[in-house]
Amino acid sequence: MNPLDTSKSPFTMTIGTTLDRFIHRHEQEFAYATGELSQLLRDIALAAKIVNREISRAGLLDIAGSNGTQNIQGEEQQKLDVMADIRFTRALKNGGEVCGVISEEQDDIIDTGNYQGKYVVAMDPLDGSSNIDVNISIGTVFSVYRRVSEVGTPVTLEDVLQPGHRQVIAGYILYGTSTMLVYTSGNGVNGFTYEPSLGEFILSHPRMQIPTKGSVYSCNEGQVNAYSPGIREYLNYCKEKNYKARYIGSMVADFHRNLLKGGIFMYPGTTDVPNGKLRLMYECNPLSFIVEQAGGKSTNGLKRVMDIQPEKLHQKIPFIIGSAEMVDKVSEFLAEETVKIGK
Ligand code: AHM
Ligand code: MG
Repeated sequence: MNPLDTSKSPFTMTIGTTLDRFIHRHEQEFAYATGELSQLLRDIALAAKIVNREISRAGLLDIAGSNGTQNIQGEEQQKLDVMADIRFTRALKNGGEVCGVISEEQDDIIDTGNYQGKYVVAMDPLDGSSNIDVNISIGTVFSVYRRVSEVGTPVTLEDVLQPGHRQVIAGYILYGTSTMLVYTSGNGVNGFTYEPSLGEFILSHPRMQIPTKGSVYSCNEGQVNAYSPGIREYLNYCKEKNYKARYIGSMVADFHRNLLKGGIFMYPGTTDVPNGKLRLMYECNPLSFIVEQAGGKSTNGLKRVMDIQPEKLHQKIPFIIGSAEMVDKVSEFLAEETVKIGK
């Protein structure tokens, strides 16, 4: 078979296909099969290129470090957090397909004024931003939903507070040794590596699958004494099995490694903070859509993440995600804990 012949099926598309061409070929797979969703994805890719350019200059220009402000969660905003928030929001506003955006960096829903837009986006413009100053991988996470309110009207809270199983597209951009965009529209997961000299994302990881088993666990073990007994027992189990501990403190980077190699990422609740740190709408749901499409699983310890009905924009949940057998295993420990404690 001619490896350059991609005419038979979209799935035969070869490594080296540009994101633009890939999106065009796969348009029919998008829920509702509209060109609007393709355009939205292109808008995100454009903003990603701009953010990538800015990030790669951190250290040279005065763009690293604190912005001197806090987000609604009381977290210190970095200059690049704010820059990324502006870039993605502007791209989504200008694109015209999105009527509302929620962002980790904004208290309320951003009404884009595009009342004809059929979609809403939830995003963490720059995740792991405490790692900017030390030149460690960071990421962007995004999630797209179809609005539920009538087209032609302003965005509503119901448009954005949809459970994860209603996502139509989710993805992330990893600004790492190379920059990658990984996304799913519900037909598998594909990864694109950025080629800076061409200014293009190029298909490098077609049909990504997470190994069913893994031997890497990622969590902030400094908090182990505050984790619940089930999590602590699971961590002991990992050690008995000689699993490797790998935790960089950038969720996208930790998740991406586990997606490729197999493993589990956990940000459980603690005694003081039972819902943990990570946000359902723009951190947990998008990665959950991706992991399930890649054959893995995610849970809050009690139920599938994408079945949780969100109640507020910046809602936090305990988050466990990764290789299916590993997530099942920790869930067993958590179920035993529930029985013992009689919850
Ligand atoms: P952020 O969105 O403010 O960057 O916080 C999310 C990040 C995740 O990327 C990472 O997994 C986690 O915070 C690390 O937190 P901790 O330092 O508590 O381990
Ligand atoms: Mg974040």
